[in-house]
Amino acid sequence: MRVEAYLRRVLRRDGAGHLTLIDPEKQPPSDAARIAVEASDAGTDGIMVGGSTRAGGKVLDQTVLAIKRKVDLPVILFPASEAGVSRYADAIFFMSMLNSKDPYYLSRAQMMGAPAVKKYGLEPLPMAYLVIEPGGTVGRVGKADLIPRSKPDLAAAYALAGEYFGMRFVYLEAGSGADRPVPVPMVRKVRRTISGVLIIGGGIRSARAAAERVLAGGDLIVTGTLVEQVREVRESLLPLVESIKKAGRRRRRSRTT
Ligand code: 1GP
Repeated sequence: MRVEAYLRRVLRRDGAGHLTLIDPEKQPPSDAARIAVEASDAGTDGIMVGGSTRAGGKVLDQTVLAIKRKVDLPVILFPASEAGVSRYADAIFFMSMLNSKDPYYLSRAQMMGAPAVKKYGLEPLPMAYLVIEPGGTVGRVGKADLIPRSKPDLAAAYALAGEYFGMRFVYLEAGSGADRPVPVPMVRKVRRTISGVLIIGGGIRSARAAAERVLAGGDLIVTGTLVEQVREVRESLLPLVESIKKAGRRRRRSRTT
């Protein structure tokens, strides 16, 4: 099954989902595979591989391969540049940082990476990538004109522009390790504005923070730092994934009644 169809099926079934982000630079491939196995045991719905630097090549390929050998979940690339393309993944978030001030992050990196995406037969998942305060490393590296936390309308307008460009995914990113995740009212406003798949990430570490963002309309919650910081990945992720699924079912019920 194609990855987008799979993700949409997860959303129809559970109302919401969880993706585990693994940065190939943070651990050897064998450890990345162990994290993916434990995340899979905890019920995560897919593995994203990428980081906010320009690394790629061998370590990226080996990380993707090691994960693919151990888990059945789709592996989706989350590239910071054209270097973040690996032939061994299933799909790629083909993303433009719509609030970057640098044309490289808007369309040049994509132009340089697109031929490889085609050559390797990767499934492109077109995504508007919006960096919200505090923004962290990705905000700095990507020269983001950060969306203030107090401006949900601005986030919604960017998200709508992305949807009008044909992007079926919108990612609200507070930055990896952010001290505050994307605000709940911003998630709600964007949800009311667009119909595509809404992904929320950056600074989400608790089951409660994840559930609040699902109830506000987030479809997929991404966590990365959490799995890097703990030894017991499965035990840490389990309550978070469960709370996402519970909130997803609750949201779906309230939509159908
Ligand atoms: C980063 O949104 C992701 O791109 C995940 O953030 O590392 O804070 O979970 P964390």
